[in-house]
Amino acid sequence: MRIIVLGADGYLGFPLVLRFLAYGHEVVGVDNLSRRRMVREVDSWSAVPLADPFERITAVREEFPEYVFRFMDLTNTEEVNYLFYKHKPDAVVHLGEIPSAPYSMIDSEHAVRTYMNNVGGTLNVLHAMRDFAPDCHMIKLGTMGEYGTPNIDIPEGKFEIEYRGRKDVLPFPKQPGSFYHASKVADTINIQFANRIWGLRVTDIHQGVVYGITTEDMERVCDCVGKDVDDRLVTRFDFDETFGTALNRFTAQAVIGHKLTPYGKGGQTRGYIALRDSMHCLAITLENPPEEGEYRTFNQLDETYSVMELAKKVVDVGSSLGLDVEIWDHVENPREEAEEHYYNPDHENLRKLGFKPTMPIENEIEVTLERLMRYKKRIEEKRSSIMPRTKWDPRK
Ligand code: USQ
Repeated sequence: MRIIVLGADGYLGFPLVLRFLAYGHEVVGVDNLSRRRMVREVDSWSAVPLADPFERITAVREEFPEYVFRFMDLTNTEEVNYLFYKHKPDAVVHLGEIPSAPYSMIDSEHAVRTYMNNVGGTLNVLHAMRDFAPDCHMIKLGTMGEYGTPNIDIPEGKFEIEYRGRKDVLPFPKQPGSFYHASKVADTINIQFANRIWGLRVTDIHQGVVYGITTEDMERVCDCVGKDVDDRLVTRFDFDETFGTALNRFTAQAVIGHKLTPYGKGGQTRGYIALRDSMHCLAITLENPPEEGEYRTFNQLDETYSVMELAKKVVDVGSSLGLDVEIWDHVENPREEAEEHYYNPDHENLRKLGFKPTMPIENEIEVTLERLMRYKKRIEEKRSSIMPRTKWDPRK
């Protein structure tokens, strides 16, 4: 298959490119490298040192000479049109968005930047698909955070509702928890509309919080070149308050003896998925496309956990590795969110297509801690980026 991966320099995008190339697909990677700039902007860096973009592409091409990379901003309509005109992809995996809730809550400028990039970029991709690749399967990365934390079960996309004696099947209500999550809701609405009027074929992935440092593909490709780890072929690992996700932050904190930071009461419960399982799910989705003109939603997660449960797991696994890990008594929650709530999302669609989580979360935490120990000095150097500074309501 000919596949375009948007966001090919990112945490998920880079290993996904390796996965698709290893499976013999033709891959065009696209990125504007904005993640690297934004993490610098918040005065942090990836715990795992990243090769510069050119070096990284060269390393991929040593294994897969046919790999094509295009430096491109998805908000540039002409360039996106050209991309689809030139490559006429069978599938596009759209990971090319600003992924951070705190970044979108810094101020008006960052909220607007997140919206323009995410919503604008996706609109360009939808129009280019319509005009140059109408049969292309779009796999769009949305988020479980679009649904919020309602006091009822969460279906995969749609649910049946009865209201004043009449019934319908409607999109489940969205209650995003940040302007970032709201930009994903706007994407979903735009994609559903484009599907209705132009019949585009779409899988809207509502993914939970991703954690982990490696994937089978990274490990395999590194072995291929005869090294334990080829530093040019690893993905990034963020731990700062803005771009680090909860469990990744906890593991990085554990490695440098920083107390773990569940916010508030710690009962915030979300769906979590390992990076390696996210790769499996995206590959399964690619191999099982929707029907012509179909729009479908997959909730992509392994399990649900509260942040306090995760912190306790890191304490346990950390101590089995000889680390002395403690949990902060109380970190004031910078976000406006429920700290104790019901949470029960469906996640059967991918399982029906054969997805099984690879390993228990404790094993993935162990792998992550072991690898992160190599980068202890780098985490230590950016220790000041760990504690939360971005408040959802700065007036408080
Ligand atoms: N949290 C803590 N302590 C921390 C960091 C986070 O308690 O040190 C809490 C947050 O308050 C929140 C939960 O952990 O309740 C998850 O926060 P997160 O930063 O790990 O994840 P979130 O902001 O929701 O965003 C991340 C990714 C985003 C993706 C989303 C999936 O950055 O790209 O869309 O996870 S989901 O959460 O399902 O919406």
